[in-house]
Amino acid sequence: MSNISPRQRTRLAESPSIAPERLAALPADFRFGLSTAAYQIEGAAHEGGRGPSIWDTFSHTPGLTANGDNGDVACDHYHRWPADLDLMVDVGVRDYRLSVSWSRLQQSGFGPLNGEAVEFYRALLEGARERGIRPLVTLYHWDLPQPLEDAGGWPVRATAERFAEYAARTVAALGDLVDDWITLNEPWCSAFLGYHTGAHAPGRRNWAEAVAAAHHLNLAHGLAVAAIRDAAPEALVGIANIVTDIRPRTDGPADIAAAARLDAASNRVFLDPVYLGDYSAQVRSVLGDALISVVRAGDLDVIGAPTDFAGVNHYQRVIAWHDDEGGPLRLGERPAEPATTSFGWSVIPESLTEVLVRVAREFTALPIHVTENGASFHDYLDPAGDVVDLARVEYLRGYLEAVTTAVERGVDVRGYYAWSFLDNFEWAEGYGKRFGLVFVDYATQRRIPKLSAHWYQRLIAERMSQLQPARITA
Ligand code: IFM
Repeated sequence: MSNISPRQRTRLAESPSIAPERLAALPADFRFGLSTAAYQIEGAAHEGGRGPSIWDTFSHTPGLTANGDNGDVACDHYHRWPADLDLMVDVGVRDYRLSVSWSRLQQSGFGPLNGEAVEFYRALLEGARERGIRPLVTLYHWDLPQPLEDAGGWPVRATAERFAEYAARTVAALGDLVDDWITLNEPWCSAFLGYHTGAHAPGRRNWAEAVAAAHHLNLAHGLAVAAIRDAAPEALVGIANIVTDIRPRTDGPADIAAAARLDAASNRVFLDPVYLGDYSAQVRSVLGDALISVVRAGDLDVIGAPTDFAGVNHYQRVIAWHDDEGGPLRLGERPAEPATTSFGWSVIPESLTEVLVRVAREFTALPIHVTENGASFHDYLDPAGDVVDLARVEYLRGYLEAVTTAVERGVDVRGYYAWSFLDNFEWAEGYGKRFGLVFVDYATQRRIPKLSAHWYQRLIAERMSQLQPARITA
């Protein structure tokens, strides 16, 4: 970036990049991207015909988010997107994973799309393409229209059908500008944080409802794949699942079984039906009647319809142990050490390698994109006006090296989208948790590229120069 300060330049020179031979192991078409989601950055909650989503309701309910924060303004990206895209180009990024807001496109969750929202997203996507940025668009990143929650939400089968209609209409309206679609982001969070722990919108606490939600989210994905294929036969389609590296606390059989139960209820319940065409015996036994009672004949064929790539979001290694008092899964869990992000999440790059190797070996031979990976740290604007996020630079280096290790071990990884482009509304944690490579001063909406943005820019430039054919000299 043109505006790097001399001090940042020195810190950058001291921050190692990825060794050229490791970088060279990545496929030629590997994408170095950045990721965001609509509710976390757009703001303009009451503009452009947008309707309320479950996150508006949740974040406006006292006591449910840190400091009572909400996404009403967020990064004001709705108004600032041209400058934000210019900044992305400045960072050297040409691959951008974003989401479109269901409650902006369809206020009540059904019927014709809101014309103003279509206009907004068409301008944004055209703006991206004009700048040479390839968009990867997620249809659902948690902003369920509130009227659909009022009608029962994800525990109700009809919500999956509404989602497929929304997907069909949206892809028909925007499909000429998008080559790659993601149906759902992290359905585990929507189902289990939304309907079991209540930490996320809509904040319900009912195990059976969470399990029903999980199945209906899987079904929504499958129905949407078919809808996208109809509306845009050339498009590539996938789903972004969070895949957690789960380890037992001890080698004892009780802890090993507890880790397997957690794996079933967080990873396998979503990976099994999409990639293997059925819920495994382990998932069926852990989720029991709550699952079996909502699965209808034909659902698994719908959910298992072929996709074109696998999205893997990865954040954590988690330690699990047996605990009879530990809720429906009878277990306890905690982040593995070292748990050094400001969330207290683990920083263990090898976990990403393990997860990628596992997905490739146990679930699918499809190309994989790491559709999210990143960390929140206590970033601040220092007196010199810089954000020196050395911990994030180390994090990115470690996790990107972990991707190259997976590639060296034979996994077909085609992209890495760092979470996140900008600091943003981190759901129940509000604005206190900063994941961006670009710092946002929320009082002024000024964007300040952190050291990590400069580091990522240099890495991408190094990669580009590797790809240039050697100059022939006379
Ligand atoms: O901010 C979230 C994102 O919306 C979904 N994946 C995890 C991120 C960090 O918590």
